[in-house]
Amino acid sequence: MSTATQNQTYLNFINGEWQASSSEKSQGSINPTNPDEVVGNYQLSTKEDLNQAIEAADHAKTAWRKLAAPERGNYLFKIADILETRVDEIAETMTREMGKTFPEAKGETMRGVAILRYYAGEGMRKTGDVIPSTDKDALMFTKRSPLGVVGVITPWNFPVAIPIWKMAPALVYGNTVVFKPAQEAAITAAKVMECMAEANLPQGVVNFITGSGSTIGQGLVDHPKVDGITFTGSENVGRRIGQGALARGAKYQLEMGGKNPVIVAADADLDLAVDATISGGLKSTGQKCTATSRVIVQSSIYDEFKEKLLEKVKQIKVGDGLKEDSWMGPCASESQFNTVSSYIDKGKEEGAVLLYGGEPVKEEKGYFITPAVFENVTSEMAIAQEEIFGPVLALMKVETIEEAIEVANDVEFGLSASIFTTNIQNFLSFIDDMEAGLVRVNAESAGVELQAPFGGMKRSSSHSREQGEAAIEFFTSIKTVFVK
Ligand code: TAP
Repeated sequence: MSTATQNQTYLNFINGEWQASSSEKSQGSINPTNPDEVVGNYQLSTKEDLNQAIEAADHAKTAWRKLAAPERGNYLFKIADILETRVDEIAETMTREMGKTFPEAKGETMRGVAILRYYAGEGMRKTGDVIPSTDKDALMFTKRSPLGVVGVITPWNFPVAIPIWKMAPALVYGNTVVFKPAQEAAITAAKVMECMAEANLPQGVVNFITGSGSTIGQGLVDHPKVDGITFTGSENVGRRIGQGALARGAKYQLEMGGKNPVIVAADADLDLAVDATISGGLKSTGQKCTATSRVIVQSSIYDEFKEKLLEKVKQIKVGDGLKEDSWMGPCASESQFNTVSSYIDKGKEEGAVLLYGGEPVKEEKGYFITPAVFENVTSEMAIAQEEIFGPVLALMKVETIEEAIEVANDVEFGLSASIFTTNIQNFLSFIDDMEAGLVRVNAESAGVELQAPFGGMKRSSSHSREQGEAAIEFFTSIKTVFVK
């Protein structure tokens, strides 16, 4: 594997050109596996740079909207082809920059390619309906219009897939974009932008600008020429963005945290449930909005499940995501490591029992922590209520499936939930009663296939959906046309 990105400086992409920030300042993005390594430098942009990017997107929007949708789709096919030739390189950068293992990073990058192709095809699908009029001489139909300029604000944990699942539908439905990635994954995002730039989209259609959330992110939210904001990230930031966008009448879409349960019923295939709990909870070091964090188990099989789970968790190899034998990489940053460690302390203080893990890996320089398993966790504890965003599983014992669903619902988030059961009545109750946007039966908590809607209930989401056909609802408005 190469170290080609090391210390290279990446620029903003504004109005079809790579540009340094007017601040003349850049910042290094750190490798969490080896904090002495700078993966690359990104621009610390200013409001002035942001205004330029927004003006460029605004200027480009009419011509882009008027381009035939299949032609817009063709640009996405082109970007997909370019990205596909760089999958290994971009995945390697992702592993260096935010720590997820190389196979996971590669899977995510390939998903980015598939999302681009899916939305490229959307350029050839219908976007309106003919509605019967009571007037026999009239034609009544709906037509979709783009919002205009869309601000895309993304987190560090899926630095390829999330920006693409926002930008691809934004573009194909005729919007122009200003993209602000998370600083902690800015180099990976810059490489996605390179693929877009190479596809030669018209000037100003996609603009890329790095810098802090408080300056660039907030600036996008507040700018009168930004017609829509699509955000994925933490709940605190999301709420603030929602309020800002609402105050000036911009459309917004928020995908935020999760506190996802898995229910293991007495009749479950226990080996399947154990493997899925581990994979759903600990892959990507638990840094997924859909990660399993609460494991709610029926008492009659609790001990057997716990023993099987612990046996496998103890075998997990934590290490550099670029090494083939590593199953789990580091926390993505020092602050993430500190947050996870403080939740582990809090869990112990609140009376939960730490059965295994939660320790820094002493032999490693980076922000590595062993996967933690708690038991005797009750609903009022912080580790049962708050999103930890780390490799921590909280075991909770219940008697019945009704109680399990009640406990599963006893949080303010509602993103993803799974049940393991072979009883049809159990899973029908679960599908009906579970307050979550993604409910899964005998399958680990995870995202969904890209052609299906993705999003949460309760505090997890602003209730619009991403991915699949559902994305059109956010990225367009309906025009109702009556022709006499
Ligand atoms: P955040 O800290 O919320 O950051 C997300 C993005 O918002 C970053 O680009 C950040 O910029 C920017 N930002 C920060 N302050 C802002 C402000 N005042 N105005 C506008 N933008 C601002 O989240 P994160 O730590 O990157 O990601 C982890 C969180 O994302 C978790 O809570 C996780 O659950 C959530 N997440 C949710 C989903 C879905 S689909 N529900 C998927 C993945 C992740 P900088 O950080 O660069 O300053």
